[in-house]
Amino acid sequence: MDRTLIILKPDCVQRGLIGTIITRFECKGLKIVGLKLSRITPRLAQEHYAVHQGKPFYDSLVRFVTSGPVVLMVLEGNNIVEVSRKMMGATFGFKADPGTIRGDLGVSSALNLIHGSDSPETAKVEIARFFNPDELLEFSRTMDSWTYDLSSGLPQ
Ligand code: 3AN
Repeated sequence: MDRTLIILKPDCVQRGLIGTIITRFECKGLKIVGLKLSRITPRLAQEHYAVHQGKPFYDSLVRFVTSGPVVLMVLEGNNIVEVSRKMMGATFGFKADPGTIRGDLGVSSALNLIHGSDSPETAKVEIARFFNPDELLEFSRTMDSWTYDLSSGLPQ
Protein backbone atom coordinates (compact mmCIF):
# COMPACT_ATOMS: atom_id res chain seq x y z
CA MET A 1 0.00 0.00 0.00
CA ASP A 2 1.08 3.57 -0.66
CA ARG A 3 1.88 6.14 2.02
CA THR A 4 1.70 9.92 2.21
CA LEU A 5 2.73 12.64 4.65
CA ILE A 6 0.01 14.87 6.05
CA ILE A 7 0.69 17.96 8.17
CA LEU A 8 -2.18 19.50 10.12
CA LYS A 9 -0.83 23.05 10.18
CA PRO A 10 -0.77 25.48 13.14
CA ASP A 11 -4.15 27.05 12.18
CA CYS A 12 -5.75 23.60 12.26
CA VAL A 13 -4.38 22.92 15.76
CA GLN A 14 -5.31 26.38 17.07
CA ARG A 15 -8.85 26.15 15.65
CA GLY A 16 -9.46 22.79 17.31
CA LEU A 17 -9.93 20.95 14.01
CA ILE A 18 -7.46 18.08 14.55
CA GLY A 19 -10.19 15.56 15.38
CA THR A 20 -12.51 16.74 12.61
CA ILE A 21 -9.88 16.26 9.93
CA ILE A 22 -8.57 12.95 11.29
CA THR A 23 -12.17 11.72 11.40
CA ARG A 24 -12.60 12.51 7.71
CA PHE A 25 -9.57 10.39 6.81
CA GLU A 26 -10.69 7.56 9.10
CA CYS A 27 -14.23 7.60 7.71
CA LYS A 28 -12.79 7.36 4.19
CA GLY A 29 -11.08 4.10 5.25
CA LEU A 30 -7.51 5.41 5.23
CA LYS A 31 -5.12 3.92 7.76
CA ILE A 32 -3.05 6.08 10.12
CA VAL A 33 0.36 4.41 10.47
CA GLY A 34 2.22 7.33 12.09
CA LEU A 35 0.96 10.22 14.23
CA LYS A 36 2.55 12.85 16.47
CA LEU A 37 2.14 16.38 17.80
CA SER A 38 5.27 18.33 17.03
CA ARG A 39 6.76 21.72 16.31
CA ILE A 40 8.53 22.13 12.98
CA THR A 41 11.92 23.82 13.24
CA PRO A 42 12.79 26.67 10.84
CA ARG A 43 15.50 24.48 9.30
CA LEU A 44 13.08 21.63 8.52
CA ALA A 45 10.44 24.09 7.25
CA GLN A 46 12.97 25.67 4.88
CA GLU A 47 13.93 22.22 3.61
CA HIS A 48 10.29 21.15 3.28
CA TYR A 49 9.35 24.24 1.23
CA ALA A 50 12.67 24.51 -0.66
CA VAL A 51 10.86 24.38 -4.05
CA HIS A 52 9.16 27.66 -3.14
CA GLN A 53 12.38 29.45 -2.16
CA GLY A 54 12.56 32.84 -3.87
CA LYS A 55 8.78 33.14 -4.26
CA PRO A 56 7.12 36.13 -2.58
CA PHE A 57 5.23 33.96 -0.08
CA TYR A 58 8.20 31.76 0.95
CA ASP A 59 9.21 33.63 4.14
CA SER A 60 5.63 33.96 5.40
CA LEU A 61 4.97 30.29 4.61
CA VAL A 62 7.98 29.20 6.70
CA ARG A 63 6.88 31.59 9.51
CA PHE A 64 3.32 30.22 9.38
CA VAL A 65 4.21 26.52 9.54
CA THR A 66 6.69 27.12 12.41
CA SER A 67 4.33 29.42 14.35
CA GLY A 68 2.84 26.73 16.61
CA PRO A 69 2.36 23.00 17.11
CA VAL A 70 1.41 20.83 14.15
CA VAL A 71 0.19 17.27 13.81
CA LEU A 72 2.38 15.08 11.62
CA MET A 73 0.68 12.04 10.21
CA VAL A 74 1.43 9.24 7.77
CA LEU A 75 -1.58 7.78 5.99
CA GLU A 76 -1.67 4.49 4.12
CA GLY A 77 -4.03 3.39 1.37
CA ASN A 78 -4.33 2.55 -2.30
CA ASN A 79 -3.51 5.60 -4.46
CA ILE A 80 -3.20 7.50 -1.21
CA VAL A 81 -1.62 10.68 -2.64
CA GLU A 82 -4.42 11.18 -5.17
CA VAL A 83 -7.16 10.26 -2.71
CA SER A 84 -5.90 12.48 0.13
CA ARG A 85 -5.23 15.49 -2.14
CA LYS A 86 -8.74 15.24 -3.59
CA MET A 87 -10.07 15.24 -0.03
CA MET A 88 -7.94 18.33 0.82
CA GLY A 89 -9.17 20.37 -2.15
CA ALA A 90 -7.58 23.39 -3.84
CA THR A 91 -4.69 25.15 -2.08
CA PHE A 92 -6.79 27.81 -0.34
CA GLY A 93 -10.20 27.58 1.34
CA PHE A 94 -11.68 30.57 -0.45
CA LYS A 95 -11.36 28.68 -3.76
CA ALA A 96 -11.62 25.05 -2.64
CA ASP A 97 -14.83 23.21 -3.49
CA PRO A 98 -17.38 22.52 -0.78
CA GLY A 99 -17.06 18.89 0.30
CA THR A 100 -13.27 19.14 0.56
CA ILE A 101 -11.40 19.73 3.82
CA ARG A 102 -10.16 23.20 2.82
CA GLY A 103 -13.46 24.04 1.12
CA ASP A 104 -15.56 23.13 4.15
CA LEU A 105 -13.29 24.29 6.97
CA GLY A 106 -11.31 27.32 5.76
CA VAL A 107 -11.78 30.61 3.97
CA SER A 108 -8.33 32.21 4.14
CA SER A 109 -5.95 32.85 1.24
CA ALA A 110 -2.91 32.17 3.46
CA LEU A 111 -3.87 29.82 6.29
CA ASN A 112 -4.82 26.56 4.62
CA LEU A 113 -5.06 23.99 7.41
CA ILE A 114 -3.28 21.03 5.87
CA HIS A 115 -0.37 19.82 3.77
CA GLY A 116 -0.32 16.59 1.80
CA SER A 117 2.52 15.20 -0.33
CA ASP A 118 2.00 15.84 -4.04
CA SER A 119 3.45 12.60 -5.49
CA PRO A 120 4.45 9.14 -4.25
CA GLU A 121 8.13 10.07 -4.74
CA THR A 122 7.76 13.29 -2.73
CA ALA A 123 5.86 11.36 -0.07
CA LYS A 124 8.83 9.04 0.53
CA VAL A 125 11.19 12.00 1.01
CA GLU A 126 8.72 13.92 3.21
CA ILE A 127 7.92 10.92 5.42
CA ALA A 128 11.65 10.34 5.99
CA ARG A 129 12.05 14.06 6.80
CA PHE A 130 9.59 13.97 9.70
CA PHE A 131 9.46 10.36 10.93
CA ASN A 132 12.01 7.82 12.10
CA PRO A 133 11.33 4.33 10.68
CA ASP A 134 10.45 3.01 14.17
CA GLU A 135 7.66 5.59 14.45
CA LEU A 136 5.76 3.99 11.54
CA LEU A 137 3.72 0.91 12.41
CA GLU A 138 2.70 -2.03 10.25
CA PHE A 139 -0.55 -3.57 11.41
CA SER A 140 -3.82 -4.84 10.01
CA ARG A 141 -7.25 -3.70 11.09
CA THR A 142 -10.27 -5.95 11.27
CA MET A 143 -12.02 -3.57 8.87
CA ASP A 144 -9.35 -3.81 6.14
CA SER A 145 -11.09 -6.61 4.23
CA TRP A 146 -14.30 -4.55 4.21
CA THR A 147 -12.54 -1.34 3.18
CA TYR A 148 -10.97 -2.83 0.03
CA ASP A 149 -11.84 -5.92 -1.99
CA LEU A 150 -8.72 -7.99 -1.25
CA SER A 151 -9.89 -11.18 -2.97
CA SER A 152 -7.53 -10.79 -5.97
CA GLY A 153 -4.53 -10.20 -3.68
CA LEU A 154 -4.45 -6.54 -4.69
CA PRO A 155 -6.58 -3.93 -2.90
CA GLN A 156 -9.44 -2.80 -5.15
P1 3AN B 1 -0.69 22.52 -2.08
O1 3AN B 1 -0.52 22.59 -0.58
O2 3AN B 1 -2.12 22.67 -2.48
O3 3AN B 1 0.01 21.34 -2.69
P2 3AN B 1 1.49 24.04 -3.28
O4 3AN B 1 2.33 22.82 -3.25
O5 3AN B 1 1.33 24.79 -4.57
O6 3AN B 1 0.04 23.81 -2.65
O7 3AN B 1 2.12 25.08 -2.26
C1 3AN B 1 2.64 24.65 -1.05
C2 3AN B 1 2.21 25.61 0.01
O8 3AN B 1 2.69 26.91 -0.30
C3 3AN B 1 0.69 25.74 0.10
N1 3AN B 1 0.12 24.75 0.95
C4 3AN B 1 0.52 27.14 0.63
O9 3AN B 1 0.57 27.12 2.05
C5 3AN B 1 1.74 27.88 0.09
N2 3AN B 1 1.40 28.67 -1.08
C6 3AN B 1 1.30 28.24 -2.35
N3 3AN B 1 0.97 29.25 -3.17
C7 3AN B 1 0.86 30.35 -2.39
C8 3AN B 1 0.55 31.72 -2.62
N4 3AN B 1 0.28 32.17 -3.84
N5 3AN B 1 0.51 32.57 -1.56
C9 3AN B 1 0.79 32.14 -0.32
N6 3AN B 1 1.11 30.85 -0.01
C10 3AN B 1 1.15 29.97 -1.04
